[in-house]
Amino acid sequence: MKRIFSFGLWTVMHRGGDPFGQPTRAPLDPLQAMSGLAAHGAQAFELHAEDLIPSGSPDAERDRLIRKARGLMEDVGIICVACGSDVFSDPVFRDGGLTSNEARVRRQAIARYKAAIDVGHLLDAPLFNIWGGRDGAEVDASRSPLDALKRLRDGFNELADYIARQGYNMRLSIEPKPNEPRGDLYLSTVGHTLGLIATLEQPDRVGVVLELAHAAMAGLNPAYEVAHALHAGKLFGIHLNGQRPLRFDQDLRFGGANLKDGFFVVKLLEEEVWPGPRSFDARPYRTTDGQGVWQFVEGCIRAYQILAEKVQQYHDDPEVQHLLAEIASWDTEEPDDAGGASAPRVFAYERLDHLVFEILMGTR
Ligand code: XLS
Ligand code: MG
Repeated sequence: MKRIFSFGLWTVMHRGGDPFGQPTRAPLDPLQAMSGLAAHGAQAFELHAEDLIPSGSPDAERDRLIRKARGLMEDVGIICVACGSDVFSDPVFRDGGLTSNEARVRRQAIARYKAAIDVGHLLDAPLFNIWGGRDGAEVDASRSPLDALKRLRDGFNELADYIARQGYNMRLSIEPKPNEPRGDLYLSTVGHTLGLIATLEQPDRVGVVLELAHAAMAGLNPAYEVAHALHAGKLFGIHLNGQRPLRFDQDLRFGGANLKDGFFVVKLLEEEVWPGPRSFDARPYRTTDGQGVWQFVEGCIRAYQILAEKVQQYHDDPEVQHLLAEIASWDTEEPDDAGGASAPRVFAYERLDHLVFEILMGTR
């Protein structure tokens, strides 16, 4: 299987600003982002429609920008694998997009998403991914979380219905996150999101995008989150990055933190031959300059390739094979030995875990 590597356009367009500091890098326009990504090993990108088309642009301007983008995509050989919408930065959405207490604002959020779905369709994106960054609260007295869930359900129903009616060849996904920018977000984890999806009118059309950092922010094991999505047949996308657990959203380069978590996520994706794009949603460090952004891109891709090689090495290692075969042999109802007086089981997990460490360190 040929792996497709993808990046959010917003990752390389990010200028290094943070809540405490101004940008440190010159702006990069979306077309430069696409051609730079293609030149540095990516075959695909994701975007928010607004990364390419400023919100409120007239139709003629939208069409002109899409024509330009499509021409460039053709020239440099890059495809669009997912589109979304920025329903978080405009102050109008400060109390929420789909969950705002103002019905008028909820309509605006829906209209934004529909317009972005059209953009995704025009770029041949097979997925529309919703990360509702403002769909949460700091003041729990302001809204019942149950009302918020009903509004999310209604909103996702309307958007899935829109995609179906338009006849677009596109699936819908929801990207959970526990917090940030809101104090708490209503769709916090894969489990919460799968629960909501099951209540939708067309659940088959809707899945999840799991981001490693978001799982780590919730203190969860990202591989288990991926497993839940896979088990439900709902892993529509993945956002790979690095993150120290239980902190603010760090969006570190893939490989920049939590090596072992990264390894076990890659292991799962490779073992399951998951066909989706390996998409990176991280940010170059604030200290990175314009050139360094492309080292960041190559670093993310290389980290995935190295971890995939490590997964292969793990499976090829005779001692690992022996230990795994032994574990598999326990999966029987038969008594342990003829006499029935079973010797205490010896679990060689210490050794197995150390072998993973040695493989990852390159000492084996
Ligand atoms: C933010 C999200 C965001 C989505 C795209 O934390 O990861 O970048 O992936 O809207
Ligand atoms: Mg993401």
